[in-house]
Amino acid sequence: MTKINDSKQPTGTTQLDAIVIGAGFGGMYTLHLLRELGLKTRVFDAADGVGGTWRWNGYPGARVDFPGGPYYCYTFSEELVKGWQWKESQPDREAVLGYLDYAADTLGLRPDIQLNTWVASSQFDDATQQWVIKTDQGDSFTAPFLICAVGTLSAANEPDIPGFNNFKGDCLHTGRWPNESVDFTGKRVGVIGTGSSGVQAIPLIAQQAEQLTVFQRTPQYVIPAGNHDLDQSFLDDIHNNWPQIRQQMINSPIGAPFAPRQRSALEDNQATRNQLYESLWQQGGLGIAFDSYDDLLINKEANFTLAEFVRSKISATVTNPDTANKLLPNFYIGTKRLILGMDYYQTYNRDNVELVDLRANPIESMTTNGIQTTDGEEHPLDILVLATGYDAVTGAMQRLNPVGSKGITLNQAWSKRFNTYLGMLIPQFPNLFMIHGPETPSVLYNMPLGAELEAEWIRDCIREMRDRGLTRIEPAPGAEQAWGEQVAAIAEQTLFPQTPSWYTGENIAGKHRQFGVHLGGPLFFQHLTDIANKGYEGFVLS
Ligand code: NA7
Repeated sequence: MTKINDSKQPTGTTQLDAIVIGAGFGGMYTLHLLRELGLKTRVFDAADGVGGTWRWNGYPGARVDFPGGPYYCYTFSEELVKGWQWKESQPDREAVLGYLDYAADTLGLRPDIQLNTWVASSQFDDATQQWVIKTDQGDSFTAPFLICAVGTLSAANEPDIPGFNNFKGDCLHTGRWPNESVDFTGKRVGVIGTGSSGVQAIPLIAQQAEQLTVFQRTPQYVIPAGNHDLDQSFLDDIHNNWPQIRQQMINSPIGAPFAPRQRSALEDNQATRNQLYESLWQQGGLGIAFDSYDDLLINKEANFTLAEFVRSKISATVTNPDTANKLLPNFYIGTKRLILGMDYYQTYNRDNVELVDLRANPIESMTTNGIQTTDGEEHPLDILVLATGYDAVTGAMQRLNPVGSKGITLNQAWSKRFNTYLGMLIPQFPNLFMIHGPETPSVLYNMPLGAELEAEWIRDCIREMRDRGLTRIEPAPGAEQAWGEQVAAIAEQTLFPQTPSWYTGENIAGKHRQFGVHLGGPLFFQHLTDIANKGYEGFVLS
């Protein structure tokens, strides 16, 4: 743990100006900005290193599944950008952690980051107008501002399988992967889940394991990642034009420097369309969805053209027709997170890989030896990998469960639906800011860039409060309702809400259905700026 020179108060509580929870992209940059403001700030993180979600996701194959390389990084400092050389277009976890270590060192952040520390409780004290946190180390800290950068995909979802604890083999969750490498050689391995994590891990596990059984509930659309080495002239070009590229990123719908074609998929005939899809498929990456046509996520017929194209690729790749059929997805493409894979479908042509369709044969129970499905078959396993995702968007905040004004807990406040204003603050939780909170663009915009823009907004807000001699900010009554309606109205213009997914909360049993992502991209960030320029309209400052 980083040694920090505390000035303890007689109560045993350390007074700070700001507390940040989470040492990923958002938390680290918030620390940098608030220190620049002169605030005594400390970041707490349970992990043994910086990196947030990336630190925990050590499963084989973990890679950036977004326009990566030179765009998946802090953008605010040209010097920081030019000091780091990305090697691949889709950097792997080691590369991202290496980058974040570089950023932490270059910005000199480590003295104010306290690792290996879980924040056990956080409570707003109405009398002192301070947040008080207690850690699992038995320490407490207090500060007027609490910034939660706890991650959108960090509260792991463990499936509720009867007899789960009967299993005598090893069980690992992709989002809680052990630090030491896991050897699958000679093992019978099962993977439950075929979202991004499962799809990234499956081909690599299959190369090592004696036998791999994939338990699939919903078949997914997997696009070739097109990962490739980045050449120096490309990187030089980006570095030399960074201010313009950064601006293009900020303005683009997903926070990457590409302008989508302004054309409906239905304006082209099938041959022209498929030619375009084919060239983007060969190129790999998300371009097939984001650079091809601009109505794929809002028009069912347009969406169908791309879905059919990908289905035809699956059928042509997987040699066993029965397996190929099980792998065919039938929801609107892109309405669950679009997955980038490397040799995913080809993996099912291996002799040591079996696909179990859980829609036809659900899991009945775990046995001592493995998984029993309802057709009576027992699938013997030595290692079970849970690639079952997260209680996304709200899960990490609800696990923290801060206690707001007048003793209300977040889980009480959000028991029926989650309410935020701008996705940045929560009614009845004064001075608590979130980064990538529910109802922000979060996972559907470049996450490092989005975190950066939100952290800057928080910095500006705190600075303005200080300059105006104000100490408390919270959403005005009703602001959260109007905001929630806006988020829902934007989503309703798209096909997203038509598919149960972790965007809608329906991947978690018992979680209420509410669309968790603001789909406005750059409009969201413009709105944040406008609200600040209007003196923090919709907030009560006192
Ligand atoms: P995801 O995308 O939520 O995928 C989880 C997968 O696990 C998905 O296939 C689920 O099926 C499946 N799942 C979840 N619970 C169960 C149970 N109980 N039984 C069977 N199958 C189950 O999580 P990932 O970790 O892959 O990806 C999350 C993000 O992390 C990703 O976007 C990356 O950016 C990083 P379902 O589709 O719900 O039927």
